[in-house]
Amino acid sequence: MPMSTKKNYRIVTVPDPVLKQIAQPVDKVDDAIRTQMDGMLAVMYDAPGIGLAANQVGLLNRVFVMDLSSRTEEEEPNPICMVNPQILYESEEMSVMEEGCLSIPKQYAEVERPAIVRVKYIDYNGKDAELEAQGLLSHCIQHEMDHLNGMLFIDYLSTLKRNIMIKKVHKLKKQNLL
Ligand code: GNR
Ligand code: NI
Repeated sequence: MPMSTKKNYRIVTVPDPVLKQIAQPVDKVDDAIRTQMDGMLAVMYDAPGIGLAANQVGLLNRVFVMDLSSRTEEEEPNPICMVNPQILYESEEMSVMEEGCLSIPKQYAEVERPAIVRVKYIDYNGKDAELEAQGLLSHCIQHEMDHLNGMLFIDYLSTLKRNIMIKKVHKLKKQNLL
């Protein structure tokens, strides 16, 4: 599926204001959007991460990519691209999982989210699609949809914990450890 593997994008980190902005709906999945998704997948695989939202590469359209496959010789890649995602259903049951974010490098915290979500979206080929997810995939979808709404996982933490993590990222940047 991804034609090019060139990395045309760089991942932005906190406290870049683009991470707090709301991404706008995509009109039509055309070749330009597919090229964007290919580029985002390349950056995500290189990072490496299991998801990447448009805001994280400085773009403000409602696009994200994911791949939860193991990236071993045996397992095929399984890229999932979502455009204009919408939650159709979320369970009352909640799930707690440790999350990280490529825009908040090397910082991790437990985040509580609905355990199961059903999401409607437009896929890489421009077709309407739906997916029900649990576990890590559910957390990842919700984490990426948060990005499109200018929300980060650290926004679920106390101000103190959030500020400590932002400071740690700042320190890593100063020491050129990113
Ligand atoms: O690589 C990532 N891992 C991850 C782990 C738990 C929940 C969500 C994620 S997404 C993250 C990559 C990222 O920053 N996506 O926006
Ligand atoms: Ni993230």
